[in-house]
Amino acid sequence: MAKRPTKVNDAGGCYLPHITKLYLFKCIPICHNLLDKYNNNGGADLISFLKNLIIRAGEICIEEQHSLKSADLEFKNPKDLVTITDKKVESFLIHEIKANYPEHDILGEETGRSGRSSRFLWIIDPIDGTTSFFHGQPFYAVSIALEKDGEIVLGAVYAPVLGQLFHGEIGKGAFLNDVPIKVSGTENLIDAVMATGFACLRAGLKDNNLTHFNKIVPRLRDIRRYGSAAIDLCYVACGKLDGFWEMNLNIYDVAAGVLIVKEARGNISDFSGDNNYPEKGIVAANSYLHPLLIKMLR
Ligand code: 2AM
Ligand code: CA
Repeated sequence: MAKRPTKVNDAGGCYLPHITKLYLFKCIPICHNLLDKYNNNGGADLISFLKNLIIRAGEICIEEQHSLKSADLEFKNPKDLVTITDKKVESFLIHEIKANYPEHDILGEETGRSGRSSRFLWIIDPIDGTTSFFHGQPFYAVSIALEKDGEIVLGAVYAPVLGQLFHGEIGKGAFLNDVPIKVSGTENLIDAVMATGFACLRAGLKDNNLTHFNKIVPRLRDIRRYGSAAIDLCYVACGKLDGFWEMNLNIYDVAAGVLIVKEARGNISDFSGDNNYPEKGIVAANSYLHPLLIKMLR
């Protein structure tokens, strides 16, 4: 089982216990007229609420990953896992959001949508990469986005074992552990390392990603399969990956990561180059490689 990290891997050289402590013991600001607050102070209160919240959720994941048993596992279908931790983390997130922003709507992977009356919608994936989580691997993340009037305005993805906290704010940029990030400058497929996933296979779809995989992989330097779309998108945003594509994802898998990629100056589309993602597939890359990927996926 993965051990709790002692150090944040990237950017800034700070220690995880330090940032965790900082967020854990800082009071969560209570803001009832959030729309005014968001407009007046650029969402600073919301960002600190979001970072605090996601780090606490990540702490729960780390604590629970060490002690998971097969009895803690349920199956949505024979390949689609959910653990008691997914449910526990989602309840924790919903409880905290409701306590601080009672008028807001929430959409969670495990519990669905509550409310349709607010201009704000929190989109949460308690553990993106549940299979990795259950198998004691480090590539899973908590993903939380905030939508205002149908547009994602804030997003955070926290991979607790890796000590990597990504966040983005519309118009203000994207960050890894508070250091600004941007997509890679790789221009050619042969120099590119990309990631993909097989949500389509887990869902038992006949029209799956294997055809695309066979076509694209031989043209790349290499391929990675981390098992968390949220992490894949954030790795494109910070240039650790040059591109990512996948089919059959849901909005809660990608909402935060999409904003983070866009704010890191990356391109996002569906497989046709349009905006119907993730329903019609999702493709993320820098502006050189994105059109090349679309050409192969169309
Ligand atoms: P999850 O771990 O939250 O289920 C990996 O390929 C990505 O696809 C992950 O983001 C994973 O999210 C998601 N995923 C895997 N199988 C899926 C399925 N059958 N339906 C929807 N999403 C799936
Ligand atoms: Ca997910």
